[in-house]
Amino acid sequence: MKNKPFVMIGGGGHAAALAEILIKQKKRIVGVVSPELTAGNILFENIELFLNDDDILKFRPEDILLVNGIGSMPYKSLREDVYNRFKKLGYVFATVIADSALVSDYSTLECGVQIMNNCVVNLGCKVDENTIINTSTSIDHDCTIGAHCHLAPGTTLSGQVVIERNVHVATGVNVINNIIIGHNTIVGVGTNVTKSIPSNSIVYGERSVIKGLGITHDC
Ligand code: JB3
Repeated sequence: MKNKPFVMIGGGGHAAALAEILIKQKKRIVGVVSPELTAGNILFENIELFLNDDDILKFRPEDILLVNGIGSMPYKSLREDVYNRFKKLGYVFATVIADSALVSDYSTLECGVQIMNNCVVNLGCKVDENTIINTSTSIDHDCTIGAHCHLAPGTTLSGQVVIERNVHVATGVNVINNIIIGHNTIVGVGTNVTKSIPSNSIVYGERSVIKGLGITHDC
């Protein structure tokens, strides 16, 4: 696994941010797979561009590591769909940890987890597959983050927070300790979360209306 070359899926801002982290670590990126390059051209200009995801099949699963450079935004399943398709075909997604991130040796990161620049992941944390812990996010001790989540830049989790799968936590959200955020939930930008949130909720701002429950209260 150690010296296998990487193939980047996606050619936008998230892919470019990941590519810079990998290039700094002297990792070899032998291909970028994207219908077009929409960011990071300076990084990708000397890397072979493949226009179609099927082009990944030209590489044997055992010869490369994939990097899911498709970002994760609410209501978009492309990132997860691509991950599941190629995982089923036997490809392995690299776990990427920026050099500038502080990740406890006593934390567990599953395949395809991406810890971006200046993050902190404290001891006892578990992050499940294909989740993005984006720039300057801090996760304190004993947090559990489900698969296919996106903790956008500047998220802060206190201790023992549980975030179930497919949750989008937008930029600058703060979550106090011992909170549970149910699956398929969106927490909007800057929300201060002081109460647990049911699955399939949309929560935003200081005062939030949890969709479908008709409850308005500070979250
Ligand atoms: O919030 C932050 C810090 N980053 C966001 C990130 C998490 O998600 C970022 O601001 C964006 O909202 C998003 O990043 P992403 O996915 O890089 O967005 P965009 O710049 O739109 O790039 C999407 C890339 O995926 C483009 O290069 C598309 O051409 C490419 N793409 C679209 N469909 C695809 C496909 N690539 C492949 N391999 N397969 C596809 O089906």
